[in-house]
Amino acid sequence: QHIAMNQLGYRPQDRKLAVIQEQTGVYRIVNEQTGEVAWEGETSALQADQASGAKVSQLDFTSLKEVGQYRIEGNGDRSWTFTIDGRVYDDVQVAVLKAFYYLRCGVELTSEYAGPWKHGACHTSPVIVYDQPDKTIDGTGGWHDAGDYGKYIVAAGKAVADMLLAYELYPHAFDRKVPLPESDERMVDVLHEVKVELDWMLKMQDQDTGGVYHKLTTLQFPPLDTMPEEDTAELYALPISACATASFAATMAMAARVYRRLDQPYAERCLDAAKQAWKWLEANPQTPGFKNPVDVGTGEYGDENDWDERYWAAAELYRATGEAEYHQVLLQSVKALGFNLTALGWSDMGGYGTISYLLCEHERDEAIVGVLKKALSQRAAELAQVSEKDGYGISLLPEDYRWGSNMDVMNHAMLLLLTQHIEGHHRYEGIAAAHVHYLLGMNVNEISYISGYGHTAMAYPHHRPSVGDGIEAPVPGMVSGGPNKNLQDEYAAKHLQGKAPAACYADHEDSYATNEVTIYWNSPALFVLSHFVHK
Ligand code: G3I
Ligand code: 9MR
Ligand code: ZN
Repeated sequence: QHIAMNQLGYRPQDRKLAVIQEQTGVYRIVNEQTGEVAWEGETSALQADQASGAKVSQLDFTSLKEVGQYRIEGNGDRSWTFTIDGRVYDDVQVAVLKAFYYLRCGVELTSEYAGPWKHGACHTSPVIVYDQPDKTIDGTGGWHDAGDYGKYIVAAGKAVADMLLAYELYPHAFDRKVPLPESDERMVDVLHEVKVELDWMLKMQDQDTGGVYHKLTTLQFPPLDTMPEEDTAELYALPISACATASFAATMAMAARVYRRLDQPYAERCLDAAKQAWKWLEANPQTPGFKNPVDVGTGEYGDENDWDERYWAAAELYRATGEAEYHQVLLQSVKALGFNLTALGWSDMGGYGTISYLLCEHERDEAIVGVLKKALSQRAAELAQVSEKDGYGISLLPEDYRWGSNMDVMNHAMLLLLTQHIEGHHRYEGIAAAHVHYLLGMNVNEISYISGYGHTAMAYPHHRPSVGDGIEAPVPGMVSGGPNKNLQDEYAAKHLQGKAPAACYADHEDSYATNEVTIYWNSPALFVLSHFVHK
């Protein structure tokens, strides 16, 4: 097939696109049950698409709204079978949440909840504090970051923020149980799952200073087929960093607000931890970014600029407490403007501070509100403009296809959805939908980037349990990093030379720079899919 489409299908009310390579003309959409032609229409003109290197046309069949099973036919070609139904994304949304359960560390995953992807408890040994080797801490729990078994605070901060925002904006999307071992009637599953990570994060705070260890890992990555419980090398807590401490403060303050109505004592604990972290930040106004010591080879998550994390922390602490001290720092940092106000990546967290202030219930500085609203609406307009020109309808420029580009795809959709929420309209609905279509198959590789979901779903992630467990199918519900034009692993360098940016992708377990998975690539996808589930 050369009809790239959302392989799960479309909701009746959404914008519906398919992208066709090298062809234009009339296409028919046939109802699979009746054999009747349910829709007929023409593609757009052929367009040379820079990002994918392909000549493409778009088929826009938004007007077909009747629930059913269909296929697209034309020019002697025929598409996969697809569904139009209000609930097409309900299962994948739950799966993308369930993926966090599969990434849990320190506990056994039993067959009752993990099915064939069960495994033993892992990483339970005492953790050596790297710069105080006589000291150990308990670092059990939380989620493995990715295809490796490290646990990193700045990565955790982004993942938790996305998940809590998803819950706050779309509470109805979490009515269905995953289920999880903790499932109950008191709290929805997403909050149970996030608590797993928060509990671990709390253990990463130094009780004496309030500073937060940057990460918890072995010194080097284990071989790719190592199961979690076989990864028994010594564990280390790497030195406290400002980015980790600020990201922690923000996350804990956010958690305090969200859990307050459901679990008051827990919310208080989170708020205390946030305030302790804030004290450390105040005592350490200027600190260098984290760097791996020479004997450490695991993920660095280096970030020289901690302004954005501090801004986010101030915003969340102000929103949680209404206290003037945090408000002052927030206002000063917007005025100083040493960072991006709308970014949502693990290293640029300014967007979360902006959203927090724009949704803040306490007294606000109207001039600063204006500045932030303008920044957000300009960025959204920019993304919309790029999407309208892109052959596949998304907001990535050719240079944006870098490590973890699927995070940017979902971050952009998230930003568009948050912007329309804050501005009170639905103008970006169709563009956000196109981003979902891209993730689920409407891309030049004609692959669904979510394991287990779609006719040609990503199946060979750089993910140690999926490689080592002897089960053919990968752990389901995981979002692949996606195309990366910088060819930053040996497999990519060998097999993807000369390809266009969006085509620099390999569904191969060795390609960690295009096909790994992480918590913070799943989390923005969870946010976006939560917008598109059945209401
Ligand atoms: O954005 C720049 C671009 O402007 C520049 O032209 C290009 C040139 O190389 O680099 C781009 O930056 C890239 C950056 O990701 C984008 O976010 C860097 O090259 C690239 O090395 C960097 O990759 C990071 C990778 O770790 C290597 O450090 C990924 O963001 C990050 O998600 C990834 O995280 C890893 C952890 O370290 C370990 N656990 C798994 C996890 C996922 O792969
Ligand atoms: O498996 C590692 C993955 O989780 C990281 O994202 C990636 C980049 O830091 O590194 C992977 O480990 C590879 C290492 O960097 C180089 N040798 C091969 C390793 C994969 O088995
Ligand atoms: Zn583990």
